[in-house]
Amino acid sequence: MHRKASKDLFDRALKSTPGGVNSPVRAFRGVGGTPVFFAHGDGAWLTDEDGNRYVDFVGSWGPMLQGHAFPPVVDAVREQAMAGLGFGAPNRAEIAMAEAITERFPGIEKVRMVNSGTEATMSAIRLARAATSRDKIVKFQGCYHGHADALLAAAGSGLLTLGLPDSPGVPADTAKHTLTAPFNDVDALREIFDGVGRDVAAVIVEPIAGNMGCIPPAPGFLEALRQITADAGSLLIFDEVMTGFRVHRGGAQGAYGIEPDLTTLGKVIGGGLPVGAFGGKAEIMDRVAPAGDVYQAGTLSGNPLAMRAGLALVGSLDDAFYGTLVATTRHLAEAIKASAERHGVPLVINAVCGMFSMFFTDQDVRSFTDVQRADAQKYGRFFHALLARGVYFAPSAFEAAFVSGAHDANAVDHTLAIVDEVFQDLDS
Ligand code: HOZ
Repeated sequence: MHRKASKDLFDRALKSTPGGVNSPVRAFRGVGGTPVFFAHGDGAWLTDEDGNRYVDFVGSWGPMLQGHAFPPVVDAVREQAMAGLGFGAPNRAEIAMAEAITERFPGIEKVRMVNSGTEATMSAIRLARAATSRDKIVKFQGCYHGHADALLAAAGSGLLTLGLPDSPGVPADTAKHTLTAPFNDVDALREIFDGVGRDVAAVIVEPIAGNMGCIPPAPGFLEALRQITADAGSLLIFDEVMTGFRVHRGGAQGAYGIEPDLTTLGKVIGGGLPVGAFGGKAEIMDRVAPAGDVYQAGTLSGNPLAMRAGLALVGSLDDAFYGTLVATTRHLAEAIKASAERHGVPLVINAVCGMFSMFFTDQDVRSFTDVQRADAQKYGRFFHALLARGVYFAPSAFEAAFVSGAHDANAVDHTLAIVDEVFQDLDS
């Protein structure tokens, strides 16, 4: 398989864009080599600029829950484009989206639309600080909540991929309000709260970590977070940008039965278009302008194009869909694990509905420290061997794989056959 067109495009991009990309992970620095430029997608498949076809497990990093070019989404976008892309004024579709969210997410009574996950988490933090009149926030090591200043501490995703513990440009005065604790470690969180609990505005967490690879919460972890924050008068924020609508119709909070005070969303609710949202208890959300005094605004917020795309996608997610998604994810995880065992490859797979990760290690992976013990170099070799044979996983050992409703038997069998072939001589 040659990728000359991709290489030429990357050379061209390098001249006009930092690192040749508009977001770091896709630059392939985590796995070596140069990125693939894709020309189009259909269902579970992507086609690159050279005409090579791949089964896609990136899914635009999560939104493509029914695969690429899902007809209801395409139809909704086409229809809305003809009716106007946006008005900078209220429209019917944004109410329907707000209702679709508040009906499904136990912790969301009111919601504000924004344009990215970063914007959602940044706004949720501001609101939490205003609602509690406190400054400190706690986040977990390896969790990623976008790139707002307050959240770039021990962050996952691109920072982990590039080996950056944090970023220059964040004032020390801002960073000092962000405390970090290990994911799945209740004792460490208690210790922070024993010390400064009364100063903590909020604990923010990916209830299922997805930006250091997929790590489900240990039994009791989310329950403890709920209790510790409530006892201290702090808010609990679930960052469900990745898990919202993916792991359950009501997100991770629906799956685990925990109600956070605030929730951030993105990805699926835009059907593949740029979007974000933050929501929560009505009394907290009513602090947001113009109902309240916490300022937050956006020219493109709630634009009908993204709302219509998101509504078409969300409207397709019925019980049968989730049943199939759970089964497909489980089948992939079990078959890949069995294949690794057959070929003597140490591999841990963490999987929940619609997302999974493969860690080259023989130890359980429950935290950022565990993730760092896994063999990222081997992941890079695995990634390239799959890519060369037509399977596209995340170009980083620290990201999740995303499964969609379009991953049918053909896509899954193709993937499993290739994975088995690759494991056979991964270390030779
Ligand atoms: N934040 C994305 C995954 N968690 C990565 C986006 C990219 O760099 O392409």
